[in-house]
Amino acid sequence: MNGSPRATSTRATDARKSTAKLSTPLLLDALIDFNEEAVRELLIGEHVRGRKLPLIFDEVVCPAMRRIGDLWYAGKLTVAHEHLATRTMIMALQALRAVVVSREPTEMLAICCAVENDYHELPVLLAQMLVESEGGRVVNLGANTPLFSLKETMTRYTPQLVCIASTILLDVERAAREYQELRHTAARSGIKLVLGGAGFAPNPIRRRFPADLYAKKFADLLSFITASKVRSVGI
Ligand code: B12
Repeated sequence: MNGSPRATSTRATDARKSTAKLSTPLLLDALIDFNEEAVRELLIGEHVRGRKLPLIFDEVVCPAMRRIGDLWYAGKLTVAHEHLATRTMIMALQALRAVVVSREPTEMLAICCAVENDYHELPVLLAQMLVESEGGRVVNLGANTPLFSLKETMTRYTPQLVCIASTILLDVERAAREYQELRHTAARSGIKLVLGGAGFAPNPIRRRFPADLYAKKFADLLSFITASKVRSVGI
């Protein structure tokens, strides 16, 4: 942890002053304090009380992370603080992942990643956890994955589903070129392509990156898995 405990606690108090409107203030407080145990308990608590995984992601995890981003943007959290809060969330999510019992195992295989030059890894982990909770297996290539490299991995594993996250889309020209080739591979093998994140949100970008689903939230991904044939039951 960076800085003295006193400095950390002052920063946390400052940041907390502007958290009054957040629906999950306890979670935000725990993240700002890097209190992994408390974050873990809050997330697992939601799960144990029966809240569906995509709702935990869309209504608890993501709003808290957006608030962390806003506080950083407003200069109320340092970059280091934001990094530590994100690490805390990732560790707690891994603990949640360990207790989530997946439904009946299926033949569904998915590849999940974020686009090249995008270092936001949380959406990839969330997509992975969702697919796993639906009985699928996941090859998680992580953040910053070149699309040509994803295409090679698709050829190697022939999954039913590929989830690509983009919080930030930097080299659009190159990404669009590589995506076009990747899409041919997907079409040839019947692989469904799901895109999600702010990077893919603008309509002109969507026209350049045709997909089977543009997920606005993780609940959309669950609906897609449920409605489409990517999940065939029983191994
Ligand atoms: C953590 C974080 C980081 C960390 C990531 C660490 C890590 N290990 O992952 C680090 C420090 C690396 C980082 C870096 C940067 N970041 Co940053 N970061 C964030 C933060 C706080 C949280 C991101 C996150 O994980 N959110 C959780 C996701 C899942 O939620 P969501 O994005 O709202 O997604 C929703 C939907 O889009 C959908 N969804 C999203 N992806 C996907 C994928 C699939 C498959 C599906 C189904 C759905 C889905 O689900 C969610 C709804 O429930 C955000 C704040 C925010 N507003 O999100 C800023 C934020 C994204 N970052 C931002 C910026 C500016 C940067 C930097 C450029 C800062 C800098 N100057 O260096 C760099 C860019 C680095 C890079 N090239 O990637 C800005 C982006 C603004 C913009 N659009 O341009 C934000 C919004 C902060 C802000 N308020 O300004 N960041």
